Amino acid sequence: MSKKRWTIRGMAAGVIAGIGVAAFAVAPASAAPSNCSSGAMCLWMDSNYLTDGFSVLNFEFQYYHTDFAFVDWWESGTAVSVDNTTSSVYNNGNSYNAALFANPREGGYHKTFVKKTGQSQLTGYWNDRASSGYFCSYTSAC
Ligand SMILES: [Ca+2]
Repeated sequence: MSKKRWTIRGMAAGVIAGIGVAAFAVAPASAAPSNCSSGAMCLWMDSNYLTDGFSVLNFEFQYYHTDFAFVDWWESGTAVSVDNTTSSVYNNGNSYNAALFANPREGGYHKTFVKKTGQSQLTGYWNDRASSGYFCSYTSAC
């Protein structure tokens, strides 16, 4: 409560002092999470773009990946299949939206992620569901 009041007062003071509101708009609205390569679709086992507490322990692909059962995360030094274990996703692609599919080889339901956006916690049906992923230039589903 007190922090919010301070922020509002601080912004008002900034405008009055001529600092300008532009300073508040400098940060990008949706910067890519740490360790998500430009041009890649990035997946993590846990929420908030982390696997076992580390952003670098992600799984990322370009173009498409037909079956997540063939790749593993490292959680506390143990290999855990990427299949049906993804909980956060960021599409850091530069040109295309991308989709995750419930089954291998673009099978089953899909969920599309607009380029340069992500979801810090997949919910409902989609948490721990993805089994393959494609940029939309490689599938007709999205
Ligand atoms: Ca699945």
